[in-house]
Amino acid sequence: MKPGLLLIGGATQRMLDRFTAEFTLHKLADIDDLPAFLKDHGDSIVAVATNGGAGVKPEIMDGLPNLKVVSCYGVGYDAIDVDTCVKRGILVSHTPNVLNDDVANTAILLMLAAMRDLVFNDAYVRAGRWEKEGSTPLTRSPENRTVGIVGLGRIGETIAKKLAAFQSRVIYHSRNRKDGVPYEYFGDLVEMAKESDVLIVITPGGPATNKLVNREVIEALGPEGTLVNVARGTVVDEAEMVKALQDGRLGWAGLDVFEAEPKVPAELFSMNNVTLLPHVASATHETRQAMGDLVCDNLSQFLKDGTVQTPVPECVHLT
Ligand code: NAP
Ligand code: 8YV
Repeated sequence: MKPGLLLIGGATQRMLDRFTAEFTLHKLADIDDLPAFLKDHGDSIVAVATNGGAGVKPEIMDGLPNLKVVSCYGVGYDAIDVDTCVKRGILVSHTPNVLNDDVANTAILLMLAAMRDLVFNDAYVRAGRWEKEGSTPLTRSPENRTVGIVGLGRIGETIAKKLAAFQSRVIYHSRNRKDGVPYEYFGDLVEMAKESDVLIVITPGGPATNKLVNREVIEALGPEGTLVNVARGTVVDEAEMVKALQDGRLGWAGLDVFEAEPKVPAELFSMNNVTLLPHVASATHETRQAMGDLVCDNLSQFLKDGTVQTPVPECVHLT
């Protein structure tokens, strides 16, 4: 008999084909009565496939006594209780690196959209205003700007390299200074925000980064500053950001992520100085296929030898 796999969230046909070749697949979406399912089938489940948004809820974890591996579709795994997984000897894998370019491209897209008032100009043309009212106001050049990157990890460094095309002065903040990079390090985020024309946020989510970009940081970035968040909504104090954008204490924002997705603060909808995306930074056919393949590769490898290709750092010792 094949081992059981519980799928939380969606999957492509390509992923489903690979899941069913190796596992008895149960889709959470098809389960009407979760407690009854866990009672009848919980023992047979050794693997969970989930994503960065859905994670694994405690009531599911508790009902899977033989769970051994959780394969996450996404590099961020703040929705998974990794401490409990480690205590139970459950391996957690994620999908690092394969999405670096598309997420970095989205960060730069949001930066450019803010600086060139892309959304406002597009709406202006569509509304027939160009013909009636003439040209729109001048915008700001993205060339030769100081860009502060909050979190110079895999994606942050990819953003930094792409910014060379705009002659940017790249500076960065993280808890540790990174060896071998040509960018100036700021241990103090407020000081970095004061120096930055654009602040790009690309740290993990979770308690350690909760509201890291707070009122003081937002005000240090200031009325001429642009805030880009492609990390997690929780990393920015959203209520403070909205107030600062309303009062002109913050100039512009480009946002792919929000505190309570898919809910977005309604105040943002009418603002011309914000660009809003529905958490799509990695959402290209190519990158999503690579992420899906890695989710499946991790599960296949686990069945073969009990290890995974890309464990989260907290689980490396379990492989
Ligand atoms: P990574 O390689 O682990 O890099 C994370 C960076 O954040 C590191 O430089 C780390 O440096 C820094 N950091 C961590 N905690 C921090 C803290 N408390 N204060 C300041 N800096 C901190 O991760 P990655 O692969 O680049 O991915 C980063 C995150 O992007 C993911 O976890 C995910 O949340 C988000 N993401 C979003 C999307 C999207 O669709 N919008 C897509 C992919 C990823 P130190 O450890 O030295 O502090
Ligand atoms: C995904 C992400 O959209 O990788 C991440 O951390 O946020 C995105 O790539 C998400 O994980 C899929 O639900």
